[in-house]
Amino acid sequence: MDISNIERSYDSARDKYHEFGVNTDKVIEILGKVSISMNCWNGDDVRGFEDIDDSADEGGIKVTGNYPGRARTIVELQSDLSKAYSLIPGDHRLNLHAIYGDFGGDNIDRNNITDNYYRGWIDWAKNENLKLDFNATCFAHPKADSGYTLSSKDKNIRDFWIEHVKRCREISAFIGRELKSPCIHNLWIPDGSKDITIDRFRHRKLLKESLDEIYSISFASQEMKDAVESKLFGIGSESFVAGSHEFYMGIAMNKKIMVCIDMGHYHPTESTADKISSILQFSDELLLHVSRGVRWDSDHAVILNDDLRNLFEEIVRGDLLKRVNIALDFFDASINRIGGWVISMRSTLKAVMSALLEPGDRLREYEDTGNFFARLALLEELKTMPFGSVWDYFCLRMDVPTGNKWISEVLEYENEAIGNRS
Ligand code: RNT
Ligand code: ZN
Repeated sequence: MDISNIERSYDSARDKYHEFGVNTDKVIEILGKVSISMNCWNGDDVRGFEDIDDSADEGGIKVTGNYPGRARTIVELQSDLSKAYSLIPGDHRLNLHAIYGDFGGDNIDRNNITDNYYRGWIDWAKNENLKLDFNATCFAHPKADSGYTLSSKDKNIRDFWIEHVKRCREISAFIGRELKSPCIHNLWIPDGSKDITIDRFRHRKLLKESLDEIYSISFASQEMKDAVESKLFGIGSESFVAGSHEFYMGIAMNKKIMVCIDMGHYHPTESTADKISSILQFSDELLLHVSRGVRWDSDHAVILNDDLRNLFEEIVRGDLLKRVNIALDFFDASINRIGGWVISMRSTLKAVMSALLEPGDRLREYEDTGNFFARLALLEELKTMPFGSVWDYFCLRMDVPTGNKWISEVLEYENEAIGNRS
């Protein structure tokens, strides 16, 4: 579609939305400022650049697929990331895990990392006009092989991981200062057990004590912000997970930090969307891990499905966009990884846009006056509105490929740049 066609379609879409009292120009302006933290770990199947034994247990998460082209070095990962960002409208963030440091082939254990190993990423981010977020990596390491880290009954193990997380928080603050944007440090640990666990109270007590020590140090919120991520179960931790939702809700309230809601971490019929308006009664902000579980926490690339739409409808309906930090979390090694990133980022932005295009005032008026028929009817009418025309115009304005043009760009890059990776 050429530019004049996109503009013409947009003009007619603008009129249609206007009839419902929605200002599409305003929607585009708001959407252009939405920043999403993209998960670096989809680029290399959560391997990172440490020089350690690869045989360590993955810690309850599982990358599936063997599609060729995974990034093997920092340079390859950065090149793949740049390509992905060039196809995504807006200014975004990159979410790093501690294992992605530039260790130069040295064997630096996790209790010894410092900001030095991340300066290369900071320089690169400055060049690319990106902000960074950070995560402690408490899995895929010999000291996590028992299945327990911060809640281990072994004090040596706990102390090792406490030191790692403390350093990760310091590094986050350093990143935040350097890039002049608060770096979100998210903590997820794999702790749990495959089978019936008797000492659940003790493990959680130990976890609480470890976190008391970790969060006794505070940082300015302009430098870094903390989040804690719960989970229902993992592979190999089906019967017990120490860091449950209730546990971390308590921690978040207690330490005045954020909870992280990962869309794959709840019962399959539980709505993550419905959690937003509860949690934000008690917390200033929260972190999202936008993901797509298929039958389990499978971390498929994100698509514009009802779950995603409902999530952002809840956020926009409550006027909560500014209080929600959006990050992606998936790792799919069965498809082109750059394509996976771009599908997921574009779909997440589409979900935000679709929510912003809702005539909130009119729907609320129907609800307030008990006109539930009209509320339902209007919600149904919205489903066939010319949403795609607004999206194309947004992409055009943001100077990224419109429609499906980006698909061939990914395929070309695959042929030229990553075809010879083994
Ligand atoms: C695991 C959590 C966690 C990880 C990333 C790699 O179940 O979702 O967020 O996926 O930190
Ligand atoms: Zn997650």
